[in-house]
Amino acid sequence: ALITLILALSLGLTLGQTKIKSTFFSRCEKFKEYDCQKLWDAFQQAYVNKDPCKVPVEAYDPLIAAAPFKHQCNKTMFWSKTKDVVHGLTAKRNDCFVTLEDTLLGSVLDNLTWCGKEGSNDTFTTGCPGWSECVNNPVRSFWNRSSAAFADVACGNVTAMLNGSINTPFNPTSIFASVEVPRFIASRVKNLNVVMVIQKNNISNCTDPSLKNLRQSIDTGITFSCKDVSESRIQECGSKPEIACGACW
Ligand code: AVW
Repeated sequence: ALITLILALSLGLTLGQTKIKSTFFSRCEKFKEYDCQKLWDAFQQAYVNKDPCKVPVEAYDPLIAAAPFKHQCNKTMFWSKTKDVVHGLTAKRNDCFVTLEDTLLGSVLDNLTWCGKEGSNDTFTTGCPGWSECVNNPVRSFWNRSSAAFADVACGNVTAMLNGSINTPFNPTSIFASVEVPRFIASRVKNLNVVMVIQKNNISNCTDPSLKNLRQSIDTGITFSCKDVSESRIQECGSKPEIACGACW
């Protein structure tokens, strides 16, 4: 029985590792111009053989350097607590908007969990620390590092979709507020256009006090706007390619 258990455990480990590697490669190969093996190696060096609570954001510097984000002037789309509606839109309207998860690194690692372990060269997909269990965990550090790099190349007209169905649409603890907004500089970013996603039972909108904080925290040279837009209007823009980008809302 013990041998069966050990076999089952090591098989499970091997399968978990094979699965994340094959997911990484199949997603990566959709982007033709990259060497996916090189990126996998750069990815692994960030967390392999390390305590999964001791992976700082800088551990991903080589990975970001191997697949730098390109300037997508006037198309960059940020979001906070609006993941599904935003990706529902960008999946169909990449001509208008590009999110971090539409880029190579963001799409390859979206919705995945991974970590390493001291004394092992394996990648684990179970038993990894949760998002808030420790700050320097492999997944959280990756999203913080990649969000910073993504915000660094934003330029021109920048859009952010915030959620009108929560109390604090611009939350200081979010990645958007703590990592991305502080990197917008007036020499690169001209306008920050917030789209407040309004559902049937919304509890906040563009008049929310947290939006005043956002307006005040950005560079004075950046023009700020906020527009309340119904979720159905956003979905309509995704389903009707004939709608011009500038007329989505
Ligand atoms: P979010 P952000 N447990 O919707 O502004 C697990 O709050 O922070 O928006 N995963 C988590 C947790 C948690 N407690 N909190 C956050 N995440 C992960 C990159 C999870 O993957 C883009 F460019 C969730 O879907 C956006 O502009 C994601 O973080 C910006 O960062 C976003 O959480 C959105 O970050």
